[in-house]
Amino acid sequence: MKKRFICASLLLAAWGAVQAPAQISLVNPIPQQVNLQSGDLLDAPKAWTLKADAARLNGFAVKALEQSGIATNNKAEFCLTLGVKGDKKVKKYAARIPAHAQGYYLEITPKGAVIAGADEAGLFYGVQTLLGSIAEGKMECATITDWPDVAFRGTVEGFYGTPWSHKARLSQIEFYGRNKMNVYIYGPKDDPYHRDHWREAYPEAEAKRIQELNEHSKQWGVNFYWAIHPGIDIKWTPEDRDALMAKLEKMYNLGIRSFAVFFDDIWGEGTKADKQAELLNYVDDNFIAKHKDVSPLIMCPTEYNRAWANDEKGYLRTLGTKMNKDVQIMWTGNTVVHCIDKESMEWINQRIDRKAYIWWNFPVSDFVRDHILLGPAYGNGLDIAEDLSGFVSNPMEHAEASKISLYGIADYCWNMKAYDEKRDWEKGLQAVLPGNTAALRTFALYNKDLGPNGHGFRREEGDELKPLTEKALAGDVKAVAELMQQCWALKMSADVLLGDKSNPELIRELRPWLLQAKNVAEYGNAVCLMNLIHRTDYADGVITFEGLYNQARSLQEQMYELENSDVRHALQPGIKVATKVLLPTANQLFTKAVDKYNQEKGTQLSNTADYNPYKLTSDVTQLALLPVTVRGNDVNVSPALEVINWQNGGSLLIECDRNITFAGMDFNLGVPDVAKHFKLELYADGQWKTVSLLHYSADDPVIHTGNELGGMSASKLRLTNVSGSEQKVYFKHFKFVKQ
Ligand code: LOG
Repeated sequence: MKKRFICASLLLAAWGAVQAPAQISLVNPIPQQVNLQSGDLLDAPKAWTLKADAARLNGFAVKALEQSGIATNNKAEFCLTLGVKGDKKVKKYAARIPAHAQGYYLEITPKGAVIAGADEAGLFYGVQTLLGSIAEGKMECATITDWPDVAFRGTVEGFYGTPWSHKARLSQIEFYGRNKMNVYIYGPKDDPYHRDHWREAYPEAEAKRIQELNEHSKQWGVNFYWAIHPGIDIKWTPEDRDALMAKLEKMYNLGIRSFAVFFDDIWGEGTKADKQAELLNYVDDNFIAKHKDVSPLIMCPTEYNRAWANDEKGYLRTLGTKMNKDVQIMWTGNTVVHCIDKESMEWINQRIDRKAYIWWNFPVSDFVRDHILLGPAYGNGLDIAEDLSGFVSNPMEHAEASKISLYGIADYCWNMKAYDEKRDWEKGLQAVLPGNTAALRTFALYNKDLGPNGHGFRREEGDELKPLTEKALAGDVKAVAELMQQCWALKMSADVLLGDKSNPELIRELRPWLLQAKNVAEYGNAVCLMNLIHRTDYADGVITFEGLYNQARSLQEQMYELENSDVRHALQPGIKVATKVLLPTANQLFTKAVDKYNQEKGTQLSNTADYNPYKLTSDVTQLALLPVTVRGNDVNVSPALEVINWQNGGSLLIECDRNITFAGMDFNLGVPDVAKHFKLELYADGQWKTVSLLHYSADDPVIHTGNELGGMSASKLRLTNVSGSEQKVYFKHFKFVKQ
């Protein structure tokens, strides 16, 4: 039999060009070394005889086989031999097992297969590779030697907003196991027992669910980390230290064996590096070390990115020198949301005197909740495997939709050099919605970028359209017609997905954006036709320029109305689709067509495309890009998530497109007794008028307005820090109510 040696990257190329017959290319992540045996594709076995040492049969790797639907019986001709290093049944293969933890050797021949793992995890991954490669009912003979580049790979459920449901978590954990991720860090900011009420024990029902997640994780080879976030109000006292230990012990008693302590997004007492190090050393020595069967402790520092690191004060160096070396330290990169490269890894590792554990803030969307991020995972260095101790992604609150990029992240962490974001994006779409991949792909093309945001993190979106949009804007009629087809494709895909029954949870998550995509696509169509009619004058009296103009105007308003409707998920400020290329192009085409028409016909149709009655501006950088959102008579500024450094004199201004009459207003800066530091003014009758601010009680962070506000009519409002110094606050909510 002729042997073909295929290194991983060639195999990848093969995936794009000749999809069949490389069954191995169905596998995620891409294995490190593959030897394909040339020969016909065989039918995958429907049953197999299992050969393994007795001790192995109860492990989770063999359990995974039972889930596969392939029968195990002693009469089957196909023989599956498996074990881990040291097992009798795989003794013959010992030399071929890679010397990497979690690695495995897999051999597939017409008569049977052998999986020999470096350890139980490696065996499990070998099983996943075998199952993945025969998923389409065909089998390809090969030998595979495989191991992960990064020892700890997975996700941190670490976002603000609605935590994942229990069902979503179960599904995530299975997805991680199938794609060879081994870490799930449970740390949703809005679980009260994780953060705000960290000292309190979980009520029974919640404790049970966590226990179930932990058991499920074991089954899928995932380490379930439970994270606690005590920094908001911790006192460095023996009482609080004991409260933390007691909570961890409670979680241990539920079965949890992996723990993390987070100190992100806090200020004040809790941020002290020496105190954090002292506490974590105590936990490490008296809890982690004592229990023997728990994973190394993970901590998220307060200065978790370079932009926030104050080298002179030496927070990171203090952690580096004082904190036990086996405590892993998380890091988001050069800023809160940033891709990771070699140089930035060297910078942090030097300071913390260990390899940073990457917390990658993608595809998390809690700071751009009006967008959904369905694009590929890209931008991280392919040469940093040796520089990090772990890599976890912080996903969106939309768990199913996050799987598209998580698929790629799993691959990236396993085999960096072979990573190809485009290939993985296609495969990820397929994995999430096999029945309607084409529709999901088209829709996802318009839901990749985050829009302008405080973290300055942007993603490619619509590059493939640019040659067309440039020509269309230059007046090329053919290009305009082609652009119309793209709009049709988007509308068709959105409708197809709205009718999809195969993944209802995904469609529930996507729904606001699917409905908006239809508006955008129809708007695009109308605008394209406005340009075509205008140029070729083929109106037959039914579809007129003015008719299309009215349609486009109406759709602009419909988009705005939908953005502010109950179709949105909780806390979602708006619904943005195709904002990078398609929608801006449609807006420009609209203005162009209207200008031309006005010029020719002497009409005065309005050419403004953006419909937005509230405009926010601010010289406080972290507030400048917050969306203003409307629900009924309530107008809200979306909350900001991290600590806001509000400089003296800095203000937040909201301008309305008309005078509105105020019924009330309140806002929450997360700190009691700060009302005195701020001045609120309303602009009415050509001048600014001050409105008094107060707290209802001394410990209440909510700021209310004095009675004079009710019934006042104004077109602008402004909130200014007049304290004479910088104020550190949160921006939890900011609302006014119209009459
Ligand atoms: C939070 C995180 C949040 C993310 C993106 C870290 C370590 N902490 O600014 O909970 O999901 O940024 O908004 C963060 O990233 N704070």
